Amino acid sequence: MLNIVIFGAPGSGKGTQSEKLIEKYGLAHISTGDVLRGEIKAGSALGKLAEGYISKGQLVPDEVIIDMLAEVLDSKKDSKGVIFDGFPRTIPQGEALDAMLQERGQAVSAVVSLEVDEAELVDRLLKRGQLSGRSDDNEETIKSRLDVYKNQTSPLKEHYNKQGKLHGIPGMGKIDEIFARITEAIDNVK
Ligand code: B4P
Repeated sequence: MLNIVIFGAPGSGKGTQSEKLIEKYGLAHISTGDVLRGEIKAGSALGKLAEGYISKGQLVPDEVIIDMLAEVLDSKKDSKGVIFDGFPRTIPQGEALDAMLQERGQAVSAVVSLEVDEAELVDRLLKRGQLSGRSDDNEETIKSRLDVYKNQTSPLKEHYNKQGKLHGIPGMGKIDEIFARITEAIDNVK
């Protein structure tokens, strides 16, 4: 099983590169952001809870995300592996993922960390906000999401670095060039 975590700040290209990775490696895709947006659209209890956090640029509480993830993971058990996009986002989520995979006789194979300058992140997200109308792609919420990334999410790099699984990838430039860098790193661990 090839289990790839695609990691990076909001706007770093996680969703964009995940789509290309799915096509190349035939992996299942789990995007916690997409699952949450689906719940919001469906008007479920989980969606209503998540909306309050997402619109402020905050993380949805760990216990909610971890329960949700366990359910989604079991629905992908017949796949060749999974791309985890936007999960984990905190140390407790990282520890929960390690444990969930271990229970299933698996592990994270590699963590791809997309490195992008902050000015470029803000620019990309503002542009996307104009096109998609996503409620969290506005100036104030973007600032809060970047702070959350620095304080709560980026410590996960050290968590995976200690496990020898972290691959830092320059995430600026053309989408295809970035994709080539990612596949080179993944092909070395396969
Ligand atoms: P996500 O859906 O994960 O959103 P994101 O961090 O903004 O990244 P995304 O993958 O969508 O964007 P990408 O960088 O590909 O999360 C949304 C919210 O949900 C979170 O803030 C949080 O509240 C909640 N949430 C999700 N998961 C959670 C978890 N595990 N725990 C708690 N809460 C959670 O792309 C951005 C833009 O850049 C796109 O428009 C794209 O076209 C463009 N782009 C990409 N690559 C480019 C390039 N090379 N050059 C120029 N533009 C590029």
